This record gives sequence, C-alpha cells and structure tokens, in this order.
Amino acid sequence: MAFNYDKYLRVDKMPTLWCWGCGDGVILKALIRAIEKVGWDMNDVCVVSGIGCSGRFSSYIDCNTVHTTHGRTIAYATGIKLANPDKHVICVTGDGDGLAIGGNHTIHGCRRNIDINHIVVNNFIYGLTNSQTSPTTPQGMWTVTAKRGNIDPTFNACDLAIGAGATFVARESMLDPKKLERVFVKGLEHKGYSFFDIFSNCHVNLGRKNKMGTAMQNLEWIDSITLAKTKFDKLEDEEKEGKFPTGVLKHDTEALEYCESYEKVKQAHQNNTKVEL
Ligand SMILES: Cc1ncc(C[n+]2csc(CCOP(=O)(O)OP(=O)(O)O)c2C)c(N)n1
Repeated sequence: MAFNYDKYLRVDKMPTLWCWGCGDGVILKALIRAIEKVGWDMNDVCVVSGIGCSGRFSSYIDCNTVHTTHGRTIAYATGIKLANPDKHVICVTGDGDGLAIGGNHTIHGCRRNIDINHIVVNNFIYGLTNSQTSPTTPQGMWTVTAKRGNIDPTFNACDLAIGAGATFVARESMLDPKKLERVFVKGLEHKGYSFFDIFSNCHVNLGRKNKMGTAMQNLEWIDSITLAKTKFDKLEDEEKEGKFPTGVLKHDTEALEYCESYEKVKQAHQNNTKVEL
C-alpha cells in the first residue's frame, strides 16, 4: 500500500514553495518515513527550523513546530529539549544557517551531546536569498558574492561535528531516498547529538551559473563527489580530494547525554551537593 504522507503533512500548505526539482522534498519525505518507522507519536515530536529554503520543513510537517530565526535553531532546540527531555527534537538547518551564522551553536550542541537530531540540508549555497557563498560552497564555483569564483576552502561538516563531539554523525544525499530513510532511523534512535549532513540540489541558485542548471546535472555532480565510506577509505589521499564519504561516520553509544547530566545538576541543587558526572 502507498505510504500515507498526508497523515504527516500540513496538506493545506501544499504545493510547497520549493523550486521544481528541488531535493528538499525528497529529504522531508525520507524523514517522515523514518519517523513512522521509529514509531514516534507526532504529538511528541518538535521540528525546529531556521530561515532558508530548508526552514520550510517546519511549515510543512504536521507536529509541534517552531520556525525560528536564522542561525539560532540549536539554541531554541536546546531549551525545548531541556524542558521536555522525554520529547523528540529534530532541527533542520541549511548549510548557511547551521554552519555559518549558526556554526557556533552547532559546535556547542555537538560538544554537549544533547539529544537533538540535527539535519543540515546541504545544498552548498544560500538558496533562499539567491546564491551567496556558504561554508560548503566548493572552491572555484560562482556565487553572487564570489563572481570570479569562490576562494574559501570548503567546510567538511561531518569532520566538524565529529571533532566537536557529536556522537552520531552521518552523511547521505537525496539521490538515494531509501538509504536516507535508513540513516535517519539510526540517528533518530540514537540518544545524543545526531548530526546529518544531507546533500541536496539547488540547480536554480547554485547550478545555473555553474554548468548544472538542471536538477539532473546538479544530481550528477552530487553523485560524482560522494561515495560510500567503505570505498572512500580505500582511496589514496590525493584521490580523496573533493570527495565526501557517505554512511554512518561515527556512532558512539557510551557518552553521557546532556539532559541526563542536567538532571544531575537539578538533583545536586535539591540535595545541596556537588554534581557527580
Ligand atoms: C540574522 C539574519 N541574517 C540573514 C538573514 C537573511 N537570510 C535568510 S535565509 C539566509 C541564507 C539561507 O541559506 P541556507 O541557510 O544555506 O539555507 P537554504 O535557503 O539554502 O536552505 C539568509 C542569509 C536573516 N533572515 N537573518
């Protein structure tokens, strides 16, 4: 039987504002299927998003939602999770939202290992505001703020999250919706900071001026820069240049989760003792 997406969507908001062929819808649908797989009641789920095309996730999914300010999703989500540790919090940011203006929040969310699921919809550009350079824009590409080609080295978001202490880190692209669903299931089930770097296409604002102006051309480019971690690990160092491993890159189930540590702070206050971690 066909999957009933309408059960999880604000159908009155359809059709979406996303451009024709945008990958964000594929990611939203995979997330919805993953939520159904893990069996969460939508009344217990809160989706927090920032501003950007990716920010529309909180408009379309039908659960508790907060459409917050650009770059501040993790701060909002941290408060929501600490006040409701038994609820499920999913943050959706763009690469600009979560890695540029909100980069600091992302680092400290990872460091604290708070049980938040952070999906970076990584389309390598500021999509909503029409093509400004983002931290993941590849070097050499045209953007409105780098009309002669971007000179900034490209951020590897997963390396950043691993370095900062996130306990579940994965990368996939919207090219394989089934894989995407599976990785979401694993991350949602993980207790701790789950960081997902999900490649999406923006053939309109990234592709048009970079010789991949159709969705298919943009997808072919994403395909050319991604490969499974098992294959990536076998490459020589110079072959790894410009390529991104996909799959689960880190999964640590031992580290203490932040709401649990915070509970100990509350107990220490009540007992007038020092916190024991
Ligand atoms: C504090 C603040 N600065 C800047 C903006 C303008 N702005 C809105 S969305 C955006 C960038 C969107 O890019 P990204 O986060 O990568 O998301 P995408 O649209 O590509 O999904 C910017 C700069 C804003 N709304 N608020």
